[in-house]
Amino acid sequence: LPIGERLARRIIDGNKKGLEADVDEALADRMKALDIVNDHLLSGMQVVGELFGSGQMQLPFVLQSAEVMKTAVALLEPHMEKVAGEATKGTIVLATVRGDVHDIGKNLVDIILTNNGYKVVNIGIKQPISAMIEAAEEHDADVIGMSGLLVKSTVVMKENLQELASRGLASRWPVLLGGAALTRTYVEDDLASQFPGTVRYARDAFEGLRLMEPLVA
Ligand code: B1M
Repeated sequence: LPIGERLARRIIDGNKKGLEADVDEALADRMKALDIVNDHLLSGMQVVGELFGSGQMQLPFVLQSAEVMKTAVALLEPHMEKVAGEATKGTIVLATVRGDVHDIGKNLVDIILTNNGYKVVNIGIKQPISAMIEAAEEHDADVIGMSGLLVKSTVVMKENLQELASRGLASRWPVLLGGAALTRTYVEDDLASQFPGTVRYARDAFEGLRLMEPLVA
């Protein structure tokens, strides 16, 4: 198989043996680290999601695939392009919402934003809104970013926005939302119309990066 397909296959099979050599080969072929993630690793993860969703793959195997994904991203991370300069462009508190353990997407957002000059305070998974507020206060954040992949996480995000509003904090931090269960319409029409502050939807980490500039300004 060509190297890109081989890497996708490793994600699907949850096969870490020889992963580092394949990553090195892809880099030696002049593939860009971010393109390897977006074009190959994520397409493997897409297949895993489909197989799992249709009952053809069991959870422990999904977990193995996630492990391979995380290892591959960690191997590629040092090869990703970084903007130079010391000053940070702004600070975001990033969390996966209460009840949700999915963190691969959130951690990709962390890497992309960090490499592009933002300070990211990544407080982890299953985080209640109170923890996000605490971290945002402590680090004087400009933005709160929430990730969640489960359908129920979209409801949790709505509750989190309600909590921010009821504490009078809606205008203090703009909120960036991302994760596979969300839709642009849900965030930008439904949620945004009920939230007195700014709430934006990022389809992927790059849209998250593009949105940071206006949100921080
Ligand atoms: Co889970 N899982 N999972 N899972 N899992 C999904 C989400 C699911 C769609 C699979 C399916 O059924 N087809 C399904 C959700 C169904 C639903 O809610 N309707 C599901 C389920 C059901 C579950 C469990 C409930 C299974 C169970 O226990 N019976 C359980 C949930 C536990 C919990 O959270 N309480 C569970 C567990 C797991 C594992 C632990 C095995 C593992 C996660 C490991 C980990 O993250 N450490 C896992 C995985 C790997 C998946 C799939 C297969 C892949 C997710 C992933 O990492 N994708 C997933 C299927 C799918 O999504 N197609 C699935 C790659 C990642 C880069 O994409 O996170 O979407 P994503 O991030 C994207 C964008 O969304 C965006 O940027 C990234 C790309 O650039 N983005 C942001 C994300 N967050 C952002 C934040 C931003 C901006 C952009 O700003 C703040």
